[in-house]
Amino acid sequence: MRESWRWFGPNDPVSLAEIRQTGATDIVSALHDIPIGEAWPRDRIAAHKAMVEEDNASLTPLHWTVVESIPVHDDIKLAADGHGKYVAAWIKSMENLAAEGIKTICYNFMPVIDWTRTDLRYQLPSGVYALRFDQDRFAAFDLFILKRENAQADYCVDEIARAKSTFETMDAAEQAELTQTIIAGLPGRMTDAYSLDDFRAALARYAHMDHDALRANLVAFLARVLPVAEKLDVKLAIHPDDPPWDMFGLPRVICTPDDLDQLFEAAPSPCNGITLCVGTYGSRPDNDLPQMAQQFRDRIHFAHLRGVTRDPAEQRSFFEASHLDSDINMVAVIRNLVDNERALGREIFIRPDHGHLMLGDISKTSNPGYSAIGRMKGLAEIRGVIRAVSAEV
Ligand code: DNO
Repeated sequence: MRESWRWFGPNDPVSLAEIRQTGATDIVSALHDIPIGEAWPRDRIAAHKAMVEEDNASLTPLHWTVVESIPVHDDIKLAADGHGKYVAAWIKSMENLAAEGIKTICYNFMPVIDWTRTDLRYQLPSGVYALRFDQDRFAAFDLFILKRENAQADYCVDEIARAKSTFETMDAAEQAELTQTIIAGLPGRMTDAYSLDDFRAALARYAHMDHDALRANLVAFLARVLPVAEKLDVKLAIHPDDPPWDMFGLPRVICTPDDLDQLFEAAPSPCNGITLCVGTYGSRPDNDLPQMAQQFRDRIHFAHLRGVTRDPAEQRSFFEASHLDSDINMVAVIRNLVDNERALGREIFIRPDHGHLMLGDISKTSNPGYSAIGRMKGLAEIRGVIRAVSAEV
């Protein structure tokens, strides 16, 4: 198991020197300032890598081994006219990364939006802050702030009533904050930030697209990318749609084991793999994470480890719980990942996905979900489980 840590680059409030102290050995990163759809130049990749490795001669080494993510332009997801140039640029980025020895690439295929939460500072009884997705707040945004056309059809009467009463408790500042959080707010997102009008326009482009059409566009994209990945020995790791269900009337096609079965049937290349984002898949009660870790054993190239706890009454609402204590049996997931490594004779990259905002970080600037201490706590707990289950056999 290779312990990795997401670093957003030189502007990340958590420095490489701090990451080194956590014991992580591998860096997960991206060139966030290159506009979506443009190829990443090799010299920029080399410079980013050099930053990561700068102190390796004298200090515990760090290596940039995983990319998260190369963004996929929406024109590719739409198969819009002229999208071939964006596919070519994506492949060029992959080639340039491989030339610098970086061969594990996470990406996602979520239309318009990337990962979505409604609360960035949800306080737990211990005093720490977690990220949360609240279905009523989400619906309040969709129905009464965005006022998406035909949105009412996606909710039942009871849900609309709950959303309405949630909306009525929010003042203008809270509405603005929720809007910001949903359409522009999260770190590492691989889509553009929008104004409300631009967001409506971006959604409208998908008005006639169903799941099969989006899936076909993903498969067409992979048909171009995978032959090159095979030549370069690059492992692709698609990230699930977070949360894993349709939103804003958009089709989402990487949510369940059935979605993955369809993906691998259409594109069986061994380079076609997944990011097992335990927290994302685990946001659905019908996804059995220990089972998925087994079922997709040879497809898992990267794993995000974090827990979620769903609300008992509304299973689509959840908060990001601690890494080990949540609705997900993390010990069983890790045990199966360790077994996979043994069976396949190769290591996989894992990272503590998000962490609580806690202790001295509460008063500091940090990227939501990506503060240092909470992630280090997560990594330390996960490391303990890895050591324990590895010693069992
Ligand atoms: C959130 C992350 C996402 C993810 C991208 C993957 O914490 O999991 O930003 O990196 O969606 O492509």
